Amino acid sequence: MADILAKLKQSILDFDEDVALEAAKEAVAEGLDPVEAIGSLAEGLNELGEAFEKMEVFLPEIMLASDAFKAALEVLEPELKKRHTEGEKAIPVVIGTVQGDVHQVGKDMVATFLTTAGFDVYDLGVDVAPSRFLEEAKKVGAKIIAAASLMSTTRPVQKDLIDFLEAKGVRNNYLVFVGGGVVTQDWADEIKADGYGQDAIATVELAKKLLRVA
Ligand code: B12
Repeated sequence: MADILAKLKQSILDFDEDVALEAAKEAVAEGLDPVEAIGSLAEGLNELGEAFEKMEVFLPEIMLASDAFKAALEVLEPELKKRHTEGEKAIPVVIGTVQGDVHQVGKDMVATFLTTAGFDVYDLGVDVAPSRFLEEAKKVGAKIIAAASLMSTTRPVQKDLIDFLEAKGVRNNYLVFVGGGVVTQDWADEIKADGYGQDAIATVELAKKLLRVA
């Protein structure tokens, strides 16, 4: 078991999609906890992020690593879904990464975990304008709008989103969740977001708590 977790993490550090896929399939075959398996992938990507900051690896490698992450996540996702407790009301959630920001992996993880917890997730992808969040939220009757930002240059767009909802007179119709690498609880408080999720699991717990879902 520990071997497979280490292999998952290493596959990301080696930006090796083939090995990531192989390890994910092994994890499924061995009945490993998919949450742990995804956690190992995330550990790998976070470590790679640190190496990126020290300029020990470069963007092309990071792109390969995130592709490997996404491929492995697809294999593990059905396992997560099997653990989903039936009978919960599917509450619509709109999620996306804010305008100007193309980071996808963490947002995808949150979307996956929310989906497997029974939420009805509408993923708008990356580079999403405030108006697009609202348009989709209205369309699907969302209860939560969740906005990711990974860069200090795009974090202000989370505030723009909240200001936009205020300006349209619909702020109270939605719980706004914010998260992503550069986001903190202090920032969430400052912009009067309804929730901050440090990671995917915390985000699901918060969503359940605020919406009083069991
Ligand atoms: C992978 C990556 C990329 C990939 C993204 C590929 C993809 N498809 O996603 C690529 C190579 C494209 C990329 C590009 C760039 N990147 Co980049 N990237 C990263 C890296 C290494 C990892 C991010 C990641 O996926 N982490 C793993 C996931 C699992 O973690 P996470 O995203 O934090 O998500 C978790 C939580 O935050 C939370 N969460 C996430 N989203 C949400 C949303 C909500 C609503 C909630 C509640 C919670 C939540 O739950 C997640 C799961 O637990 C980070 C380094 C780092 N330390 O973060 C840099 C980093 C984010 N990138 C950075 C930069 C600067 C760039 C570029 C500008 C580089 C360039 N010079 O071109 C471009 C940006 C282009 C753009 N306009 O967006 C900087 C940002 C610096 C800053 N503070 O502003 C970082 C921090 C690296 C650095 N130190 O320089 N990048």
